[in-house]
Amino acid sequence: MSSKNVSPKVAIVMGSQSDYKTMKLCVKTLKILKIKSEIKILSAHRTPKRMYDFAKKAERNNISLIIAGAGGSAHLPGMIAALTRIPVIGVPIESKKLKGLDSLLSIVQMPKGIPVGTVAIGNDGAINAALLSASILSISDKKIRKNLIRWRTKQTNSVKKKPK
Ligand code: RP5
Repeated sequence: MSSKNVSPKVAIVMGSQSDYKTMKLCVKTLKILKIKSEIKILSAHRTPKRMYDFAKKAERNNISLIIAGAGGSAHLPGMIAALTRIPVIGVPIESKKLKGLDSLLSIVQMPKGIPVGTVAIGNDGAINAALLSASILSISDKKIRKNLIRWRTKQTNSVKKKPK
């Protein structure tokens, strides 16, 4: 995880520009939590070399955690996880034809040996991927811990006691 005096950085990657409308919620949530991030389009099938180079250099580039959004036959998170020991969280993008069930099953059903943490389909998953990253990084980073606790308190306080 984070090395001494270096605040952790999360990489948010996605298979296509079309995934960004979902993944930008992940970017926004990390910003609220004041977690550094870098954002890239990498496709396992359209830009395999770009994906390979990113994954192989991620550790050297001080990436603590990778969030990978992909839709359809969503092999990007699993391919990246196979190329690095950095934890990977996969966000199943809601696909047009199968509403993201294809993406979910592709990402969640990694055979034993190379795990990918998987969150919900679509916007909820993108937000939760950022929150899960924060939880993981908060183990070794006090600032992130504080920001995550603040975020959760705000959420709790926003829930009304009675419906209108
Ligand atoms: C996947 O194919 C991407 O992650 C995206 O969700 C899906 C469709 O891509 P586009 O055809 O919109 O570029 O690789």
